[in-house]
Amino acid sequence: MCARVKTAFAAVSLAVAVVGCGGGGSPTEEIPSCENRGDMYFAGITKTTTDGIVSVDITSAEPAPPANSYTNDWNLLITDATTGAPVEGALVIAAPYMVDHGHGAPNVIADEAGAGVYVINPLSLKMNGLWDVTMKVTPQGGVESRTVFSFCVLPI
Ligand SMILES: [Cu+2]
Repeated sequence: MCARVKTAFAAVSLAVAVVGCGGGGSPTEEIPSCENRGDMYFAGITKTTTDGIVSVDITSAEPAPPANSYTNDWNLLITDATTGAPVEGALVIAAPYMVDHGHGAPNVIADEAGAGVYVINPLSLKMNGLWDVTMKVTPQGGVESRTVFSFCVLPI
């Protein structure tokens, strides 16, 4: 497909081919600046949901920092923001949204590993640029709380 577009339109405009083939990870994809955009990742980066109910800690990520990949793998520790107790049995969903282009990517329902540990894998952030990942946490018998991690990703 790519090759055909290039062949057909090479004489007209190389830009057409670049746009038509600019999928994630393509060598022709633009590399945006990530300077001062989004959160600076570190193992243990923690946010409290907007309603102040739960804390969401990204205890580790692979790759780290989060990168342009189909298979970002995040371990979360979710705790009660008041008591610090692990939140068990919650529904945890990661909802990615690519800010730069105005589109989403598949939501991921976390696997619970016990003692407040939840695993988000695979999380697709397969384009260079700024992504907001909304963490939606619904404790058992509770209401959904949200917080947003924002990472600007680049190729690994
Ligand atoms: Cu995009």
